[in-house]
Amino acid sequence: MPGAAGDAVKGACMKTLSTQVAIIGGGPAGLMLSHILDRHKIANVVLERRSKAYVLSRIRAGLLEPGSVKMLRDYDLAERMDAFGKAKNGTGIVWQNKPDHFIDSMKWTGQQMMAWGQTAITEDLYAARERDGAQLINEAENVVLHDVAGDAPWVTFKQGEADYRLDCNIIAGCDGYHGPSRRSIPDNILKTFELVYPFGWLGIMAEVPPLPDFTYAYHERGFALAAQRSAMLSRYYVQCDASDRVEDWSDDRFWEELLARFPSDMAANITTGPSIEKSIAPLRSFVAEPMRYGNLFLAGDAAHIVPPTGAKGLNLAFGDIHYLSRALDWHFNRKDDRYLERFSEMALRRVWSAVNVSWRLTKLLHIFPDEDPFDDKIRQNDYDQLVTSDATASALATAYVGAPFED
Ligand code: FAS
Ligand code: PHB
Repeated sequence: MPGAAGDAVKGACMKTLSTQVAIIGGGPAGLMLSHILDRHKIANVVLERRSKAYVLSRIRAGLLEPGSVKMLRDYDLAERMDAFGKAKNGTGIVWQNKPDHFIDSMKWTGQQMMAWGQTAITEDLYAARERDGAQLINEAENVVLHDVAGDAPWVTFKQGEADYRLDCNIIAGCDGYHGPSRRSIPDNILKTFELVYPFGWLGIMAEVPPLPDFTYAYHERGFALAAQRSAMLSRYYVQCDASDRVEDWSDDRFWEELLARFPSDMAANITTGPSIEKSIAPLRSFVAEPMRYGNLFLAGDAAHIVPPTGAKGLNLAFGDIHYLSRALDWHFNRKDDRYLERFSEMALRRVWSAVNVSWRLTKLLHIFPDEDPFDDKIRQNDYDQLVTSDATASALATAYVGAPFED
């Protein structure tokens, strides 16, 4: 059919570009990879479907693991984080009619989490890439990956009226859950593992002072979370039905539900106010294996999705980029493929650890509709063990800060 991306490949007015690494997706994973490859003098081009303004308008993660904090500091992306971010010794859990718990990462691991939003990180990544003259192509449409299993893969895309072909050695699929990269791996090679939860998270942002600590709440009415972005910017969530729409939730209904799910003494300290952003995120656990096929490497949400209960999504994306950027540095600059060959295996070990703790915290803290009463008794006992056993508390805190990177 004339004009289809595939036909454009044969089109007469195709403009051809070339680079070493084609990065599909300009979210945190793609931008971080581009930034680090630049440091290693590895040529790369980022193809992002959306405009820069659209990418920066997304409200997502807010809590960084120590490993992500170190990456940002190591690559000179931490100036604003270190000035305005808030180091946190852990995250609280309040449970209806039971003692409170604190996931004390400082006590059990000697490490802190960092309250610093994904939006701010993406802003800093864009600023660094633009400062360094990156080849970052926004509004790249109809991205199609070609010959990913061959030695000379390539990508076609449109920008405006122009058709492009990008020749490369390696393709990094950083295009999120809905992007084309994962779908470029043949069905007989790709294995996927998925669990869809029967509820979502309704999140709001409000310009009001937050509670001191990030706090998860378990309540018979449903899960809630108190989070923050700055001294005057709060992020709150409530569990909602999977079928709910944002328009079903007025600000008044949201605040009434949130305050009902926290203990009254905490609720009395929650400052409410008009929402400046409100959205519903569906919850799923999803992993695609392998994360490599030929010269295509998947990273971030393109390869895995976790329910945000463990604050792992963004941190996992950075973990993948830690492994992939090292592998590409050794490949291009040392002519040594030991890390390239082990990328998928190493990344997936860390992915499954994060999927595991995110699933456990989601099971622990949410109300599951139509659940067998036996399962709820197990949940109540799981929490009782958490608040009475140092070994259980230490194990959760260790998983919460994220698995260490393998050498
Ligand atoms: P991203 O999805 O961020 O970026 C992928 C990029 O690829 C996007 O910019 C997209 O436009 C682009 N793309 C897609 N298709 C393309 C195509 N065909 N061509 C070119 N580009 C294409 N994580 C947490 O830790 N805590 C949270 O509270 C949290 N909340 C979330 C709420 C929502 C609604 C969502 C969707 C995710 C949330 N996450 C959270 C997870 C989120 O932070 C991701 O883990 C993180 O953005 C992963 O980064 P990337 O892998 O870069 O994927
Ligand atoms: C957030 O700050 O948005 C946040 C923090 C912790 C989570 C999920 C989201 O587990």
